Amino acid sequence: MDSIPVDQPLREAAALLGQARRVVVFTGAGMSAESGVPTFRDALTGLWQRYDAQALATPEAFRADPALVWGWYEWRRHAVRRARPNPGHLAVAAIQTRVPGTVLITQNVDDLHERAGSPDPVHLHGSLFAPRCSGCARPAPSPDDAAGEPADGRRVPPPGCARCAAPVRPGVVWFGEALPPEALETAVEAASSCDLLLTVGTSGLVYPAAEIPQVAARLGAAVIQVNPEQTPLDGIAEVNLRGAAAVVLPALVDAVWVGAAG
Ligand code: BJW
Ligand code: ZN
Repeated sequence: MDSIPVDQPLREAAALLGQARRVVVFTGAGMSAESGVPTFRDALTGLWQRYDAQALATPEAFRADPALVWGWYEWRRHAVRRARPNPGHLAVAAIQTRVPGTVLITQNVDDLHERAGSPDPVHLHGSLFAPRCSGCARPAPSPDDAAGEPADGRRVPPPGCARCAAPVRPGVVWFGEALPPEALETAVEAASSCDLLLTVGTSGLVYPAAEIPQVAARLGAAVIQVNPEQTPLDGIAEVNLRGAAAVVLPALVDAVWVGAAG
């Protein structure tokens, strides 16, 4: 009995995905939750429950205390390196194989989509693995992992840029900073021309990224949302699949391609 409310939306979503020719997958932190990477805003486990976003995820915070911010991101980079892609990441890669040309847009700064086999995700908010100079923007190598993992909250002075000696910063997009223009342009273009957008594990609160599913819906694409909780995107979603990405996405792929064949 319990599975009935899930089954019908899953069938509807499978029908939409099975017919779609131009697909966009748009992911947020919930995508990686079951890999053990914390989300930002979840009530008990989100990073912002334990850390002050203004003290860590802004350019002002980095200027005020580079070692605090660098140490926090090094701690997260190590945690992501230990994490493994979950069945949801693998299901996204499977969709990309089944529907060639599928564009994957992620707000995540981890590399779990790449490690699950997704070629070339569009990283709207940058990456934990692409540090650069805070002065001249020259790309810098990630620190040698042999140096060891900083403890949660430990200050680690950032390395200096090889060209201008300014502190190296994490290659992520902080509040108040512009998104990488090429990534944003690719994302808007893909959302504008898709016939189906699958949004997974995002609260839909952070702009301009949150506009991506809205653009797709406005231009007539069907939107499917995968999220255990309600979000501001519920209203534009033709189907809301309430559940964890690592469970729902493999079930969706099975319903379209395995179930259909069997
Ligand atoms: C599961 C699950 C499971 C759990 N399975 N699901 C318009 C209106 C209002 C404000 C603004 C606006 N436009 C711009 C702003 C300001 C600001 C903003 O949006 N603020 C809002 C918070 C109010 N935006 C910016 O500052 C952006 N820049 C900008 O606009 O620049 C303008 C400019 C132009 C030109 C020149 C200069 C400036 C930049 C935003 C950068 C965001 N950065 C972060 C940090 C990245 C680095 C880091 O990792 O530390 O990006 S913030 C954080 O939020 C991170 C995420 O990518 C982003 C989105 O979060 P996400 O992924 O949605 O995670 P959560 O935690 O919010 O949600 C998780 C969801 O998963 C939940 O719904 C759960 O239910 C679900 N879930 N388990 C499936 N197993
Ligand atoms: Zn430099």
